[in-house]
Amino acid sequence: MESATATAVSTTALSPERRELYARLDTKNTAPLWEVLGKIIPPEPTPDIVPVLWRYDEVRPLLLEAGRLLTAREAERRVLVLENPGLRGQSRITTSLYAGLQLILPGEIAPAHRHSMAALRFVMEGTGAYTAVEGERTVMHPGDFILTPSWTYHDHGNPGDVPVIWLDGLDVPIVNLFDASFRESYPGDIQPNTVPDGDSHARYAANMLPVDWTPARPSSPIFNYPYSRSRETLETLYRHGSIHQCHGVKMRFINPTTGGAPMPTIGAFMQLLPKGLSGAPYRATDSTVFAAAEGRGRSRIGDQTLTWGPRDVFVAPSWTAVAHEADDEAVLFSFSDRPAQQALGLWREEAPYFR
Ligand code: 1HN
Repeated sequence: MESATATAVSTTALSPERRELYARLDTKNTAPLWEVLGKIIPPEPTPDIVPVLWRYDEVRPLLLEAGRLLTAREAERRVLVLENPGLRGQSRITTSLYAGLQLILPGEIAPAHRHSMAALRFVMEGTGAYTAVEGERTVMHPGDFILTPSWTYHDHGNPGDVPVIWLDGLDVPIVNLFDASFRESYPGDIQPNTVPDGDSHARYAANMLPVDWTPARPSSPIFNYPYSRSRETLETLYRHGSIHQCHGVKMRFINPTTGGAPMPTIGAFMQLLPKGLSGAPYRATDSTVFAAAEGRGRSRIGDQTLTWGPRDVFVAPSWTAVAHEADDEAVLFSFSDRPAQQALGLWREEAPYFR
């Protein structure tokens, strides 16, 4: 919605004098603010992105077909980008985030590189592939939430015998907003496996830290948050009855050394929706990407109802009311730019319709 003033100005036919002034302004790389004020400073968010859902069963065959046509090495990363229909051609799932579905077939590797963009993985299907980050490998299992922080060398490999597919989420549009993107290849396809498996989990995920530890990065030193533990946590809290009217049982993933988000730009969450839940509407300024880990349900997002099942991915735009319903006990993973907005003092939420 535009302000009354801006609307009045922009809908008034331009006088010849104004038109002539605007032409001269244009030649000096200047422009009249009063013509655009309502558009560039809306009274509340006006996202270009729309609520949308990708059915896993529809996208998976296309990804496997890409798997027949090109190798992961050839592609560098074999990914189908999930493009929000409101921003086609821009490799964005929300205004600030990129997402895609990545496939790695048995015997393949995806070569090592690093970039300014921070990435997360949410494993959709298959076991036996690994991601390596800064010399340490972690085996991927469905439902695991995995980090690749900014400027860390990472590569993937699948020594197993089934295809492995995961959802990638990156802060690509945020880094590019700042024109702060760097990228380089590792010398060699696969970085040396210099750290024993499980090392970062032992060091940082047991409610202890090495006594002389100082952070090397602003991101979490844990890079795999296994589904087995997240799922058990949700189940225990559900049994204990801590159920939020909007979110069911919702947890945020943390950097255990700070209590903050796992990475500065991307926050991630996991929630259990009890069977039969009809959640109250909730909205926040962080447009959110959801992936169903388990169960079936529906989410009313603005004026649309998206019906989801396991591994479907869907999007709720900024400041658009979201209300979840679950037919079975369901688990939703989600991620957004919430920590970036919070760091900048921008984030707002509202759940005004509690019953
Ligand atoms: C990337 O490095 C990966 O490492 C996946 O798996 C998707 C999309 C844009 C930029 C870098 C990966 C990516 C990406």
